[in-house]
Amino acid sequence: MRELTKTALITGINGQDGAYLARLLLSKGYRVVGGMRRSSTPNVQRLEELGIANDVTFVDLDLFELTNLIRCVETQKPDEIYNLAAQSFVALSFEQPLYTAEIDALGTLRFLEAIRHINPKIRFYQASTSEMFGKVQAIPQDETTPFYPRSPYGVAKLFGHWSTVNYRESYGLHASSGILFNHESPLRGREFVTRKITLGMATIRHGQAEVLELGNLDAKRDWGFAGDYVEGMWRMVQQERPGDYVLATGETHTVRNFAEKVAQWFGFDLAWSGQAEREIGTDRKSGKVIIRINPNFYRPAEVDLLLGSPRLAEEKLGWKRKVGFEALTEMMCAADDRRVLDGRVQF
Ligand code: GDR
Repeated sequence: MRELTKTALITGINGQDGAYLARLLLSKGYRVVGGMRRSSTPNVQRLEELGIANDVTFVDLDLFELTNLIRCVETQKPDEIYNLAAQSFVALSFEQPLYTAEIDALGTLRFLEAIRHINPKIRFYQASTSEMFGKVQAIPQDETTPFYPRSPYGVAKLFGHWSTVNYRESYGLHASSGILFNHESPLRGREFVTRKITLGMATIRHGQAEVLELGNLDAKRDWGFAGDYVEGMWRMVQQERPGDYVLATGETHTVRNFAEKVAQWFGFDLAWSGQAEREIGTDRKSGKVIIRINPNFYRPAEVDLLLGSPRLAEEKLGWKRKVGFEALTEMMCAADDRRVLDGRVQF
């Protein structure tokens, strides 16, 4: 009998995007295979939170190890591979540039080689990023904007992006690259600034912390909802022809603005004072300092402004983000408020 169910292999299944994408593909009837690095305590909490941890087939997968990728592709026989695994924290890439390049740059190339040799019909999605635009050469940024990465992470991801384009052009692989601007959710890791702020404000509100330390408040980001963005990934892979697409909201906000919205949601009346490293955010109601700058969170080179144009994705993929900035902020605040109240902050 002919196998009708498609199999998707998702690397980085335990991350934010892996969890949302797995839910989407399961709802479409896929068999979902989730790649995870081996660890003594497997982290499936995001999948548990979405109620799908038992519906995914897990495999040990390490992008460092080509033979491991080959065995995984040979045994699981995926129709589609979504390469979401990465060292994805920009700040850490300045401390671990070689590891970041191994996984984010060479890891992508290893997958492309595995596909080319085992089954060139497998469709491939590469998680590329607006960090490749870095010191932006145009506003807004779209698929034609020249790249200028500003971190080892951005440089490594650019290698992964061009490798994807190159294997498509050289070997005819159905390989697409999604240039995704920042996308957040209640499942975001707490090292990223949005979640750090929502969780930080929740812990202060409920008396479990005094103050939240941040870095550059004036960076601007185009923040969307991760649940919307995984839909765009899937649509790219379903196109007859592979390609590269920006997914973004077309709006930009400062970190400061995000912090203000969150503070307001938690009932603080935030007032800024002081300059640069001495800047503080005080709650007018209690007179307490709740935000302070810690220069350790500054980056050696910063990406000051990101603003994406999703026009091509809207026209060709029929993709449109549904959740806007306000709704995203509220969703994240409500989730962390509940988690802190329940004493269940698992990730
Ligand atoms: P980013 O996300 O680097 O844009 O990459 P992050 O949330 O880490 O930083 C956004 C901006 O906030 C500023 N910032 C701080 N950042 C962190 N993490 N912690 C702080 O305390 C802090 N204070 C200020 C940063 O300087 C920066 O300007 C994310 C990642 O998910 C990447 O993997 C992905 O490719 C891109 O988004 C699109």
